[in-house]
Amino acid sequence: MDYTDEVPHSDLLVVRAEQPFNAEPTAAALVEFPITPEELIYCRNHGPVIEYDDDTFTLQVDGVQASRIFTMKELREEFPRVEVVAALQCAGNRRKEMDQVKKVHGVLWNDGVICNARWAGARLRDVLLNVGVDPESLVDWHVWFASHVTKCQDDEYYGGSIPLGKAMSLDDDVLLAYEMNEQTLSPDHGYPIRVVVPGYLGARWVKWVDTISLSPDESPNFYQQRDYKILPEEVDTKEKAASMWSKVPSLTTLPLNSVVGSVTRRDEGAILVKGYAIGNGDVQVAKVEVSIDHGATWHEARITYQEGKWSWTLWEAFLEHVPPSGVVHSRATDRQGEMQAREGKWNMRGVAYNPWGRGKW
Ligand SMILES: Nc1nc2c(c(=O)[nH]1)N[C@H]1C(S)=C(S)[C@@H](COP(=O)(O)O)O[C@H]1N2
Ligand SMILES: [Mo]
Repeated sequence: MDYTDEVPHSDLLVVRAEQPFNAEPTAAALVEFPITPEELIYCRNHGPVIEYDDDTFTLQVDGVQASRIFTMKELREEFPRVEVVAALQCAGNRRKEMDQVKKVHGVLWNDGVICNARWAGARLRDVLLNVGVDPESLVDWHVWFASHVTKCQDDEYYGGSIPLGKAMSLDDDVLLAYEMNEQTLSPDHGYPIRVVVPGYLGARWVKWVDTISLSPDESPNFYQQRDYKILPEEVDTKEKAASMWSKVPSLTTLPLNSVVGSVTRRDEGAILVKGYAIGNGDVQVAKVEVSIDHGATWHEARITYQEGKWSWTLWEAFLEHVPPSGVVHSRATDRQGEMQAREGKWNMRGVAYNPWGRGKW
């Protein structure tokens, strides 16, 4: 792979790998902002990050009956601009903690591969309707996204897919985004255009997307078929994984989660605990609790931010009469009554980890 045209990146991130560029902020910094500022948004790449030209970049959309090549100008001008606040999270968030339980394969992310942003762009639904897609006749089909601009570590291009039903549903707000936080998208996050799939893991939010097509099957790309899946616990080597990939479903949503971002001392014997939580898909977080006695008793945290059904949740808890030092745990409950469990499930690729959050003071 060729990194000679790599763009400069934010220097507020902790770099996990230079080529491809993979970096995350600290959770302590993240929880200070309801909408994550650009410089604190993690960068997750399987290949080089290059700045493309908005005037010449095109998106080919192959419907079943017809296809069309869109310029960025056409995407901006021919379709209504739709805005959605949605959290973007990598399936590998908290992998480092899972690795401490037992070795996993993958970038050792801490708990900062998540952000919450205001995305804007054309609705994928509108673009698909424009090329004559008739969802009624394509039940159970999938929409493939691909970016051929560079090769990736494990495939000739980056790709992924989502069910056509998700793409067509007005409730799901799947976008072809050209803006993030009311600014033109940056090269790091997919300029000139990326897919935004609220509620789904980051891997499907294809950046620099240049081809969209439809199929009765999921995308054949490596990152859809041989990665981003929860392998059974007994699969702990690449050899064992080889025969399992095709038998395990691709990840779509990520599980209910909460993380302690920071614990600061306030007055004598008091601490302020701040964190984030995120629901599974469109099921918002209803409650977050914290415990300083390893789960014997819980105190309800105050929810300080939530917006629509796709945002993350920010929360804080002020605890008095605490010992000079200790451990604080967090657990979230969603609007369907599901509660985050004490333990997460180990899997070889270290995805979808969600044990109680943990912080120290
Ligand atoms: N073209 C392309 N799109 C991509 C990726 C990539 O490597 N190449 N990484 C995916 C993964 S795994 C994640 S988590 C998100 C990260 O988006 P961000 O870098 O804007 O935070 O982009 C997704 N889209
Ligand atoms: Mo990811």
